[in-house]
Amino acid sequence: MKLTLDQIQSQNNSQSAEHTRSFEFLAESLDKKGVDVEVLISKVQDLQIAIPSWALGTGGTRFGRFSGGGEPATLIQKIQDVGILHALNQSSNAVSLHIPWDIPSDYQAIKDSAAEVGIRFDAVNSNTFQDQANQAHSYKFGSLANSEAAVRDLAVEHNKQVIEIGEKLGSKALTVWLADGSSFPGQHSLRKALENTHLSLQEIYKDIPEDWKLLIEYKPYEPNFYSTVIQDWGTSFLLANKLGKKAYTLVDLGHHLPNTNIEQIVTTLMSEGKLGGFHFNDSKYGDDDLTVGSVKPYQLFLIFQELVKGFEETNNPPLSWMIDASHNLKDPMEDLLQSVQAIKLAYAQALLVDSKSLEAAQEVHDVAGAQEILQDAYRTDLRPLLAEAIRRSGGAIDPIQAFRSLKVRETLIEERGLKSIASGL
Ligand code: LRH
Ligand code: MN
Ligand code: MN
Repeated sequence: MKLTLDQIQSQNNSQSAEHTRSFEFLAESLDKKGVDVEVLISKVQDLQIAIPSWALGTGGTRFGRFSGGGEPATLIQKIQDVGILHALNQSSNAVSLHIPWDIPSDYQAIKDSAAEVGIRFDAVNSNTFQDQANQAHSYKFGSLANSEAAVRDLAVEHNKQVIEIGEKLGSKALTVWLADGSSFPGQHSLRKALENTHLSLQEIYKDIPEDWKLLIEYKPYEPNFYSTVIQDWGTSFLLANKLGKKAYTLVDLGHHLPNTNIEQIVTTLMSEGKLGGFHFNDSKYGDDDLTVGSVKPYQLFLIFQELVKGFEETNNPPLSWMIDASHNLKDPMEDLLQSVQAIKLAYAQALLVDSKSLEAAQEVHDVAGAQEILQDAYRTDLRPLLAEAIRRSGGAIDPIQAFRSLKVRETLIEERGLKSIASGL
């Protein structure tokens, strides 16, 4: 299935009067505050968030999985789904592949189907947290950190193959997330596990092309419950620094212990020019992979506020933006549309912050005043501005409403059946 501009415009027509009224009202009040609405709109239009191939099917928990219908069963179908999302929101022009879940069999066909719907290939992800059929050595006790050289070599080789696949598709980054760690004190040497990881990453780094990034993800626990080798941003940052200028830290919002001040991590990494990208999601307890902005939207805004300042004040290179969520209860595509909107909203609100007044308040220790300035931006309802940005780019004023009215899921079920199975998590 492919959505046409005409289909989307016919949806917009029915909403256009109400949309114009609310947008004009907002634009006027922003204008009175001295905000350049056109600049705000074009910045929001430019923000593109990659969709992970594994988020297009229904996720599960360790207790069960309740699949929905019409899920993409092949890589081409996953790309088609991202194409549909992008047609609706004009903000998801890339897909992030996970190898070996998404090994292309016919590269030209894959590239053609992506080009047809205006999708490019974002970071490629390696997978050394699962054993594949007939694998020579097991990752049960770790991959890049394993005490056995043969296992480490296998994992290094896999990552090199993932780089090759990414090169053929036009990707510009490799994301490494390791499950390596231990579940019991004494199980392995904490020091050697880190050292092995560093040496293995050094081998992989040699194959990272000059115009690529190596993105190192961290996570405090799970699947191991005593120690994780790359447990936090400090460990990731340390490794990225040791490896060299192409290596960066990737922040997955769900990979922190409760109440961690993520915005402060973001600022520190940007000051050092070592923030490489994001995996957006939301969480209440752990790596819950919930819809972005569904639980802690204010935190998301504060993160974006640091990002916006970082773009202006540091030399940190442009970031890889990606969603990393899972959907057990909702239609995955609706969930992804919600997540992208939440990211854009937080970004737009952060752009709205009166940074000069905030700095002035900070200088004179006006604590209440500083909070007022931040919350004035956060509490401004910028949804009509997001809708206007999408409309001008050729997308749907209300992407979820259009998804439903255009009967996207029903059509996908007709095409693919009720029991199609997406590979991946
Ligand atoms: C595991 C994880 C991680 C990776 C993804 C593939 O925590 O969610 O964030 O990026 O799997
Ligand atoms: Mn992640
Ligand atoms: Mn995760």
